[in-house]
Amino acid sequence: MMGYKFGTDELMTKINILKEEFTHIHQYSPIEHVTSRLKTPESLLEKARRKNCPLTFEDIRKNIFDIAGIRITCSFISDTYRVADMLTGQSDVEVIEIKDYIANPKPNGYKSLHVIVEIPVFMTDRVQPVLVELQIRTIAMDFWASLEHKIFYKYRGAIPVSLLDELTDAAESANKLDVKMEHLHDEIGEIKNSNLDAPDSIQLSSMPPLSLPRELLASLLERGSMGRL
Ligand code: 0O2
Repeated sequence: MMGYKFGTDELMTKINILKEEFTHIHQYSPIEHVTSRLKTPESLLEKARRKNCPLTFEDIRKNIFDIAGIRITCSFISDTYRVADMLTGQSDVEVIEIKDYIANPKPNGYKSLHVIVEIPVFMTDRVQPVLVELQIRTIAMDFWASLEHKIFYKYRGAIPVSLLDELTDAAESANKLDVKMEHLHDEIGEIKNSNLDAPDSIQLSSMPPLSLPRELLASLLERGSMGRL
């Protein structure tokens, strides 16, 4: 399990770097929050039995891909794909499998982008390739999935039909909210762009070069403000 923990740590670092740099450049982050977990031995055994996987370390390692998992919650649907691209485009991250439950939701309404990646972990005497499951989804998808997960466990899988129907309805509402928010997000983006293009807006590139007094220039440079100008 130690290798899985290190693999998760490495990916968490990558995700935090993307989040921080993206915020620095765009004053906005496509990543709302990130959590990670290792499957408990009980949950691992339960899944191995469910998948008819022989209960040996080797078989479990070969057949169960989500022993280490990272869940990334994004604001908008487009951000889920953008984040997946940014991570899977890195040279040491190998994509093993992609399950796009956003484009192809499960019959119960479950939506999420699942990407199984393999990442090398440099141990003291060897390089251990580690599989990690990334679940990337919007806040609305996450809200729905968390509730469904709790209900599923409460009823031990045997959820009453009426509740199942309500859950499917709720998944539809969550999807409508996502589509609406994405639309609003696009409109805000267009307004921002058209403001930048407007002739009466102030464009730094079109301003005459500033001639600053020597002392002010030195003080700005010292505080690093010129970098941002
Ligand atoms: P837990 O307790 O959350 O860890 P398969 O492809 O069928 O061989 P697997 O691994 O079941 O194997 O594939 P899948 O569909 O990618 O599911 C992996 C994980 O996604 C699940 O892990 C859940 O965390 C989540 N998931 C998948 N389907 C649903 C769903 O309908 N509702 C919710 N709430 N979560 C889902 P575990 O180990 O099943 O569960």
